[in-house]
Amino acid sequence: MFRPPLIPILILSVVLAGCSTTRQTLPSFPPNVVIIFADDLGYGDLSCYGNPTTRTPHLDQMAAEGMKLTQFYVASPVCSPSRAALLTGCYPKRVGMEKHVIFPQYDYGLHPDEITIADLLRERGYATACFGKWHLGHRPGLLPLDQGFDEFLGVPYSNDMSRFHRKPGDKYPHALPLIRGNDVVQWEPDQHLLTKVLTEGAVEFIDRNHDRPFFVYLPHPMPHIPIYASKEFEGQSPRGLYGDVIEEIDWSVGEIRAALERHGIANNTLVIFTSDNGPWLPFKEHGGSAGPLRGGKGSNWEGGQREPCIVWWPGHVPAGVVSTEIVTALDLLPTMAALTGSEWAGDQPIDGRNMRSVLLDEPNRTDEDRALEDSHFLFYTSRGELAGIRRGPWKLLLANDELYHVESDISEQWNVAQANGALVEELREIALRHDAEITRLARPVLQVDTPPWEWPADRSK
Ligand SMILES: [Ca+2]
Repeated sequence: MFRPPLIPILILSVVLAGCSTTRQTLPSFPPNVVIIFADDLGYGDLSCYGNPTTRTPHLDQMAAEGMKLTQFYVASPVCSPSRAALLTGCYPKRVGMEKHVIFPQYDYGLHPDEITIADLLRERGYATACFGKWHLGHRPGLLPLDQGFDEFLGVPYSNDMSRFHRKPGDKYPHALPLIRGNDVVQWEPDQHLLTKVLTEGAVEFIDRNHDRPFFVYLPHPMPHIPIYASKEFEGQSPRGLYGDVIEEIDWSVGEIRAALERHGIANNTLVIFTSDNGPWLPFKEHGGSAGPLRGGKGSNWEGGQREPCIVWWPGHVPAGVVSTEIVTALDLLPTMAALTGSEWAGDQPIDGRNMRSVLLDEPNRTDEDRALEDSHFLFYTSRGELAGIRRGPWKLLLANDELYHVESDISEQWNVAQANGALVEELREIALRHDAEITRLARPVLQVDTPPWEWPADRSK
């Protein structure tokens, strides 16, 4: 990802600690962290990102009171690799998670030795919980409780991996469990209620932990198809069912915010809202919108990986800022470390950068910040093959030698490779070299021989 990619975490920690003394003093009570992660929500799905019919008043308010990022990327156009990158600050390939999504019959997952944001914050004394869709391995030994979370309520993989949503050609009989901790508490939960139940879980966790630092990771299973909203939201949106689902997610954001305000901790809580990848366009009105961006889920066009990202921390993140800085999901872990004064426990390289100065909109950038401006971001296909590179305003897609100036051509319509041959070669060389480095140092996933949960006897129905 952006340079420098190979600084061992230990060294980075010294650098970050140095930053904290020269910049804004960290609060003695470190900020709570809430990451709300939608599933397959597109760049054009929120009112504050230009959608004309979807009503998202809570997210709009958060954007107005905080920061809206317009060039935020996730590290993969599909679920599992994107989630691995968010939680570890590493390209999926670096942690062995680049090969598409995890299906129910798979026996591997993100290696528990990897340091996740939850590990980092729990070490700092945070209570940590995950409410939602995991999708980083689901056999015993690979669940959120193995990855730094104290609590988990949710589904282990995508909501279409269910006995009710088999698709033509599906080889395996899937079944979707609702899990609390490490235990199945229900098979095939009513998906109309998922957003509501997970939100209530998160609010109850905040109620229980408001007097100590906490980390809530709320990866909604929606609006991944098949989409569902509760009866309070069904039929309400002018945009149809997809709009209902987004409006219920917006309601959820409002509930989280209300809980923070009820306990008087809003100004000590950093909330980040984004999504794991772009909209699933073949599902038409049941898929989302990438707005002006080309392509969607599964592709390396901007629509596949550029996402809305709203950052809210009253009194710390300035209100009403629209940032055009390139920030990626890889950056969240090192940035959280810097903002919470967390100690790193690992000595493995990661890829993310500390973007603290961007999120706090600090006017005086350090040499370190300026060095980041020369950095780059690598694109990988949904199967984990190197696909392209973004540096500054330029994006090169390797397969067909396509070069786009995505800041003046946001829709990737004008391939200007021919007129910029030297730049194409320079970017290609950087991408290949960096990918080779990641490949050489890639770490393994964990394969387990623990059996899956006992599937319900009538799973083939
Ligand atoms: Ca997804």
